Amino acid sequence: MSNNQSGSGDGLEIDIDTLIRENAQAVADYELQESPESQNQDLQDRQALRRVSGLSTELQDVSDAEYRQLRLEKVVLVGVWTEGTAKDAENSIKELAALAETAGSQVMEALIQRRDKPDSATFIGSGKVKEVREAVVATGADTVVCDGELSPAQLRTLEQKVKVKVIDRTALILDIFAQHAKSREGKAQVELAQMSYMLPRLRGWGDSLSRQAGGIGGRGPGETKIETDRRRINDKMSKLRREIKEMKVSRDTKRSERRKNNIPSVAIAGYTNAGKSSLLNRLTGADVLVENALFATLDPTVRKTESADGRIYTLVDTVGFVRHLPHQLVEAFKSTLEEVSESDLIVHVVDGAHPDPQEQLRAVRQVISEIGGGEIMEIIAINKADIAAPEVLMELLRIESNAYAISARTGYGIETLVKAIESALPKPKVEITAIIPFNRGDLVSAVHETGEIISEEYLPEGTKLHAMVGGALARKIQMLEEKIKQ
Ligand SMILES: Nc1nc2c(ncn2[C@@H]2O[C@H](COP(=O)(O)OP(=O)(O)OP(=O)(O)O)[C@@H](O)[C@H]2O)c(=O)[nH]1
Ligand SMILES: [Mg+2]
Repeated sequence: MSNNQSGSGDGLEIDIDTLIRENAQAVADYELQESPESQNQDLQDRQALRRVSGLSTELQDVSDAEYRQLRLEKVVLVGVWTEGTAKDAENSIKELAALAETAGSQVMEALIQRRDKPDSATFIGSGKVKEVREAVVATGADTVVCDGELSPAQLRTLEQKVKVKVIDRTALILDIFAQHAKSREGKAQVELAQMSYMLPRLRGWGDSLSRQAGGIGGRGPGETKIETDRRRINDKMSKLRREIKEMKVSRDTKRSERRKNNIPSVAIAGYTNAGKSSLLNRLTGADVLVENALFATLDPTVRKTESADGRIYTLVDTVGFVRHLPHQLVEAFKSTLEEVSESDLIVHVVDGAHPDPQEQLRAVRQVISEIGGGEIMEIIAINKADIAAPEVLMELLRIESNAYAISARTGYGIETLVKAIESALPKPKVEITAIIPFNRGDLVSAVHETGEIISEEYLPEGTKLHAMVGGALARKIQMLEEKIKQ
């Protein structure tokens, strides 16, 4: 496959005709060679488990807390459009629909209201509440999903008026995470996030929780049911935090070993469903679950790979981001997200076929800087070039200074992206301790310029350096030492 396409990073302008031609060729090659059907076992398992009825957001250990078991089957979506264009509002509700579908529900109808700000009592205005109720009756919906984070009082009031369950976007995202969590660590992280979402909302969950306790065992005198629940949730949260910390140890150990051995790490980050897992699979032949669903990946997968000049580095695929990613999740997934915030390089995958890729870029960068990765070098991989509009790709290539159009599916642009990744890898450093004779001041200054000095001492026979330096310089110094010994 010819891959002359250049990112805008190296100053070579790519022209749209080349982009279209090479892309079309890649699509044709792909269709000839590969079956698009995924054979991935995880995906088959997940599809087999697709719930038919009812959802799984249950907290058995604190069943008293009555965390409402979500049962989203037929849903009506409700959005309040406060700022931005009509297109933005539409994209936002479309994303909510994709979230709802990923959670296993069927979207019956979507309503958007233009308002300066959400209504303090019912989120949407009273006229719209009536309309929502009508839509619920007409479609037989059992749940209303609001596009935002609602206060417990808003949820309750709205629920009384539309007469079916009302949940917000945060609860929906938490539910998807709960369904997709696979590893022990992932499950614990999701549970922690759910509890921290639930804690301030306890009062909202019906009268049974706020009534005075009747002196049932375990509860102190005068302690209300809600206080007991709160205490139990807090206890459970501390336990989960401890567990997550313990589980994190093995990953931390692996990471620090890699660091010690100077193995650079590249994080594949980006908006959910952008194609991060597909890219990891394409780059390393990993068999990570790829699914047209939001938050398909929760657990990080690390794969070792090798650059053309023989340097080992790791690639890690991790959880996707979304606009207004619930802070409870960011907090609970802190250890997982360290795979991104502690990497040497971020390959930021964006879906070129999404209606608003620039908004995706913004949202992802916001999360990256929130988790402390804002300073890490970033390469943009504009994915799905096989189905994206060439004009959109060109526009992104023009705006972003270090961007490459690729298709993880067809392989288009991958070679160029790999070259960009390899040339951006931090130069490997080797630890040296050596005495450099005074007549080789050039080597001492090279160590100062390109390496990191750990200690420096002037001895009668020369400068004793303990430092981290690049491989080539280390070899030079080693050869010099051998010569002196002879
Ligand atoms: N047409 C096209 N589809 C792609 C491409 N790359 C990925 N996809 C599809 O996009 C969907 C999401 O791909 P994933 O690799 O699971 O995306 P992800 O970023 O890992 O998503 P999450 O783990 O859910 O955050 C799947 O249906 C893929 O088949 C591409 O280059 N072209
Ligand atoms: Mg994924």
